[in-house]
Amino acid sequence: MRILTNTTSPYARIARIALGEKGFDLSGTEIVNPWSDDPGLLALNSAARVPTIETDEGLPITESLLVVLWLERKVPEPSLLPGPLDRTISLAGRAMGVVDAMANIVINRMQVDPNFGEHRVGLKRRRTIVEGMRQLESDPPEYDGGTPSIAVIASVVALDYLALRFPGEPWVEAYPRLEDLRARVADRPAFAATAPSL
Ligand SMILES: N[C@@H](CCC(=O)N[C@@H](CS)C(=O)NCC(=O)O)C(=O)O
Repeated sequence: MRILTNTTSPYARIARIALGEKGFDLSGTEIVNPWSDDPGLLALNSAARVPTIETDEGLPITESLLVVLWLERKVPEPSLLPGPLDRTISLAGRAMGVVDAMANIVINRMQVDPNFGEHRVGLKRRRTIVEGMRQLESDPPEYDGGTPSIAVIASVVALDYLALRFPGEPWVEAYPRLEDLRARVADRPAFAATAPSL
């Protein structure tokens, strides 16, 4: 299996954490630049986005949450959907909304307009981040140790990506309960091995 990623993508990190938690070896991860039309990435994924996984049979698997879905069927235990399914999916969706909003601002700021964050759509995305993080902070996903749920994974990835991409922004609030959650999973190999960096 090949795992194509970059060092910042929250989507790729979710897929890589899921792979690691399911027991896959992350050491073969290949760092690519999705913005430079990397030929190896483009050959596998016409969207040229990370995460892109190539199975041992040469089949591309893309889209972070489809990777999780694929893994849940392929390697059912340990499950990334423990406990009450509706609540886990609901909280994971909330965290993914925050991830999408952050990635949208970052991509538009870097690739389209440095002031995107101040424009109407950028401000809507910022509201999504602020409100989504507030809701996650007031009602964080449960974690009692062991394999984390997709809701925990997505929430911690969102928190780390917020710190990476929006340091010192005045609208970023304190999230002590989410930071406590992060502290409880940070040493797990799949989280430690995928910590984002610029
Ligand atoms: N919906 C996709 C989003 C993946 C995505 O947008 N990845 C970004 C990096 S954060 C990327 O590769 N962007 C390159 C591009 O949009 O061309 C997923 O969940 O995997």
